[in-house]
Amino acid sequence: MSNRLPVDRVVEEDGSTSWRASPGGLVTAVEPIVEQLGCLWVGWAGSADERIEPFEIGAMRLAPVELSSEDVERYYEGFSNGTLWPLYHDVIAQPEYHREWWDRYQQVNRRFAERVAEAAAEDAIVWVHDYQLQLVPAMLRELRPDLTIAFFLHIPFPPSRLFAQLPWRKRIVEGLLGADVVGFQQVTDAVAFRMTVERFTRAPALGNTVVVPSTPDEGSRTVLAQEFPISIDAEAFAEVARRPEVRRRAEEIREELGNPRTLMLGVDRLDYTKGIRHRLKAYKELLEDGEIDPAETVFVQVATPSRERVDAYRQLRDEVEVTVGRINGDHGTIGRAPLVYLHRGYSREEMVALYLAADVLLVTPLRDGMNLVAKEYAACRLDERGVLVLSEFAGAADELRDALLVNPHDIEGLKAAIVRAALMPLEEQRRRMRSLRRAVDDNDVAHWAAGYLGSVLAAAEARRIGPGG
Ligand code: GDG
Repeated sequence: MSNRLPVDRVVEEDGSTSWRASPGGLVTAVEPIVEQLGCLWVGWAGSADERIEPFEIGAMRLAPVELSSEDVERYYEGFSNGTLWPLYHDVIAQPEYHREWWDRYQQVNRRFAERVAEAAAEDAIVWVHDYQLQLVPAMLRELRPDLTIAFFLHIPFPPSRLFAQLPWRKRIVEGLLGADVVGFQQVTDAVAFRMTVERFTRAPALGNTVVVPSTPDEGSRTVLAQEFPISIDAEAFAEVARRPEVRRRAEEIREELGNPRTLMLGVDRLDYTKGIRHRLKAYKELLEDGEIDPAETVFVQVATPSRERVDAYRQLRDEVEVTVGRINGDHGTIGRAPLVYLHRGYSREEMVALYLAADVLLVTPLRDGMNLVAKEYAACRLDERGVLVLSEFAGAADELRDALLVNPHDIEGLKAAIVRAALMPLEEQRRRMRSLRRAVDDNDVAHWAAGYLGSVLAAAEARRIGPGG
């Protein structure tokens, strides 16, 4: 289960409806696994006040949970994206704490838990995804003690001193401890969680395991709280990258942009955690300083629309669009813009063509659980060309050591990395890209699933045998 189902409903011109993959990291990573396992996926279908009957796509059965417009406002835009998202991303934006948002978060989490409790077979494994549903594990355990419950957090877990701001911190921790396995992106997230557990509950952590003391209903039990860095289906991306029509499209993109010597690319949901403003500032200064020649360079920024009704996102969009206008106004000529800004979503094939067309990919989040875009770029570059500039604050930086690692707050450092990437000799590109591709191929999503789901199955087995068995 996840807040959103992996698909968006599209209403065609003739009034008929169809489903299209929804953008975002959770879907990219998890869908190939779920498709293979043939699970039931419980989540919101994306439109408020609408009751949609369960349906099937391939081997997946999808069970929509209904949300009212007030639920969307308070549980989703409010508590999930106005409180938890900024708090868990190092308070880059100011989190807001409102009791009515929290009340609704509890109510909606209960609705999700009840839905799954009704649908799950005896002794089933339930896999709960992400920050919108952190209370579900404990609620579900109470309703259905037979289930094995796994939770995965796709975003960072904050340091305990920041998490401490949350008025309902203890309740969230207890919610998560309802799971048998709690998975995180990075070691630092798992460590922060275990320290937080020790600080706000009576449960001690021993290595990766938290021991939850016995209650009147249940003996003591253990929760595995560990890092399982997520990844992509690298071969699926490579397969698209090999297609002749996608390669042709990559060439066509370069032609359409006037065959620049250097094509730089950014691909992000339009989110303030992704460091788009810092990236644009660096690019703007490089043009102003004359270190980048607008006659030879184009920067394409794909900014996929996201959370458009949340204030901080509206404000970000306005700021980004003013900066884009300023850069092109100051440095463009008739027929040539140094910055191409695209505020819309694209097909997987078009994304891969963009990756193939780009000499440099700029991934500069201020904080990011993992960042799959960085991994996708490496998986697609079978030609071993191209340079990845990667923020050290993305989880992916732990694995992609041969990227040009940057601190996006350090604008001078970021500028130097961009220039270095644009001028990097082919031999160095090859050496670095080979290493990045190996890192992604060796740790693809199948590897992640084997590790994570392996631990979940072990937990299920241990529950079956019972303590002392
Ligand atoms: C969260 C965490 C973590 C984007 N626009 C389009 C499109 N995308 C795809 C990308 C990529 C995914 O969406 C974005 O994934 P990221 O990992 O970069 O970022 P989040 O959405 O913030 O994901 C993140 C992730 O969960 C997984 O755990 O890595 O840290 O924040 O796959 O390619 N795909 C298509 N059209 C678009 O316009 N087809």
